[in-house]
Order: sequence, then structure tokens, then C-alpha cells
Amino acid sequence: MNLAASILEGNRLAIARLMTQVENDTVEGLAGLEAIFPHTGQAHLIGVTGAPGTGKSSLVNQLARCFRHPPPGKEPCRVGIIAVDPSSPFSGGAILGDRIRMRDLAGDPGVFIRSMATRGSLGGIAKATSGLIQILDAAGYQTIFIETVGAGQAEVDIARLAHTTLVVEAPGLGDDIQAIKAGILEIADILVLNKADRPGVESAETALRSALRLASSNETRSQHPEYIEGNQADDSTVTSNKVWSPPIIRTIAIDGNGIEVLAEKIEEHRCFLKESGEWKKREKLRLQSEVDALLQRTLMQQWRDKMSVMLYEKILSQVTNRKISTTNAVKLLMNGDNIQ
Ligand SMILES: Nc1nc2c(ncn2[C@@H]2O[C@H](COP(=O)(O)OP(=O)(O)OP(=O)(O)O)[C@@H](O)[C@H]2O)c(=O)[nH]1
Ligand SMILES: [Mg+2]
Repeated sequence: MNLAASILEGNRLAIARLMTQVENDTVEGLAGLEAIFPHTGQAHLIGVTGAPGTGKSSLVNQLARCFRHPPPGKEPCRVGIIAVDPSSPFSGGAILGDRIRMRDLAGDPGVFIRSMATRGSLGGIAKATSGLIQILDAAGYQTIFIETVGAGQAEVDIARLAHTTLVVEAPGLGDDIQAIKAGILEIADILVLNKADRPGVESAETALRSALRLASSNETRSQHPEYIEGNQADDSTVTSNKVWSPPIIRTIAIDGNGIEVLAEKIEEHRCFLKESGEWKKREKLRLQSEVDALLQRTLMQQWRDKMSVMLYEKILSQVTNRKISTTNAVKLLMNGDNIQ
């Protein structure tokens, strides 16, 4: 049986193998993704982001357990976890305490954990992450968590990959809440105030609440200006007047406090996305930004292949000597013109 077929059957070895190919950006990797693509688009993608050490991995671990062992009357779902962070406890170099917390998940065949190598460009990481998501999705993992450390542009990219974005905060990270500085509140569908057992949780929540009010008065998802246009122009989705205001959920990831409430909120957000038509819209935006990014890379590559390095260097030196402007340089390079 070929690799793609094994993946559709949920074969763990095949999943891991294709993931490595995708991370290494090989021809086999691309072919595998191609074959499984029609089987993707089922999973609920949950982005988990926030400053280092806020408890993202601990939370994902608890949430995964919760989704695997739901309250009576609910079906357990298969859970995939992708940690885009070398320091993550999901990676090989896990410290002992984290290993112990992960122990119950590690032996569960309904859970697949993968940590992403973060070498390469931001665009490359986003592309590989999206590939890993597709593999888990096609293999039948219904809920997929993607953990990244909050550092600016990366969160925005994750928000584009995820249906539901959790922004994790913790008290005692200093007077300013980290997320406010980085402006990542705007991408939050759910705000998690973890380490609620720590002092300063009240003031942290007050600060978060007022920052949220500010963020929502600007624009709910400002990194997606398309949403505004989409509301008016997209006739392929049914958009109701429903709006989602990001809730703040307190948790203590080390003992599981608040995790069930958080899991319910995540489920509520999924239902909201489905019922409001947002799900379809986010899917379209996600795929659109993937196509656009790919198009950019391909065009750039095609252009580079045709371009003479000599000419490029020549024009570049003209720019550094202030003989021609950057705009003019691009014009010349696009035309493949020669210059004196
Ligand atoms: N007191 C307390 N400690 C917590 C809580 N949640 C996590 N921790 C501890 O905080 C530390 C960091 O937790 P992680 O889950 O690794 O945090 P993270 O955000 O994934 O960290 P990075 O991936 O390195 O950014 C660990 O020592 C956890 O045991 C909590 O609710 N309360
Ligand atoms: Mg982590």
C-alpha cells in the first residue's frame, strides 16, 4: 500500500514518515500532500499561543485529555498536537515534570504528538505546519492543537491556520501583560488566564478585560481585513448577525482546574463558527492565504531562475550608489533590462 493510503487508514508510522518528508520539503512530501488533500478539511484546528512559559503545553495536555475522556454522553475525539517550538515539552528534550504530565497521553493511540523543527524562514515554517495539519486531518484526527510561542508575526500566521485561537496569559509576567504589547489580543477567540493559583490574578484579569475592550473597539480581527469585506460581498457563505466576544477563562493547568469550562468554550466557538457561516469564511481565507503564499514563492523562484545574477548584482550596486531608486531597480529587474 502506498504512503497516502496508509495515512488515510491512520497508520502512525506512515504519518510520521510523511511529516518528515514535508518538513524536509521533498518531492515525496509534496506528492503525499497532493494525494491526501481531498481528504482534509474535517478537523477543528485550535491555535494556542502566548508568551513563553505561560503554560501552553500544560494546557494543551489537559485539554487533550479532556477531549479524549469527555463527560458521559459525549463522544471522545482523536487529538493531534503540533508544537511549533523547540523548547516545548512536547519535543524530545522534555524535562522530567513535563514527561510525567505527558505520560498518559503518550500511550494513547487516539493522540498524535509532533513537535516541529523551527529551522528556516517564517514562511517555510508556516508552510510545513500547514502540511503537518493536513496529514493529521486526513488521518482522522478531529481536533488538532497547534502550539506556538507568542513572538509577533508568528501568531498572526497561526491565527490564519486555526479556526479557534487561544491566547494564553499568566499573572506575574510584569506590569504590562505581554499580549497587550504584542497586540495579540486581537487574534484571540478565547483568552486563557492560566496560573490562576498565582498571586496577581485579579489585577491581570482587570488589565486583560480593559485591553479586550480596547481591542474590540478597534476591530475584532484586524489582521483579517478581508472579514469586513467578506461580510458584505461573499455570497457563498450565509452570514448571520451573530458575533463572538472573546471570553476570559481562568485555568490552573497543573491541576486541571477550569479545563472543562475551557473545553466547553472551545466547543461553543466551533458551533458558533459553523452556525454563523464563519467556519466557511475562515476556511476560504486560510486556503486563499496558502495559495497566495505559494504563488509568491513560485513566482519569485521562476523569476530567480531566469534572472542573471550578474545583472542583479549590477542593479543592486547602482541602488547602493544611489544612482537609481529601489522602485526603478524593480522596474528594470522585472523587465530584465540591461543597464549601463
Ligand atoms: N503554578 C502554576 N504553574 C503552572 C501552571 N501551568 C503551567 N505551570 C508551570 O509553568 C511552567 C511552564 O509550563 P509550560 O506548559 O511548559 O508552558 P509553555 O507556555 O508551554 O512554555 P513554552 O513552550 O516554553 O513557551 C511549568 O513548570 C509548568 O509546570 C499553573 O496553572 N499554575
Ligand atoms: Mg510549550
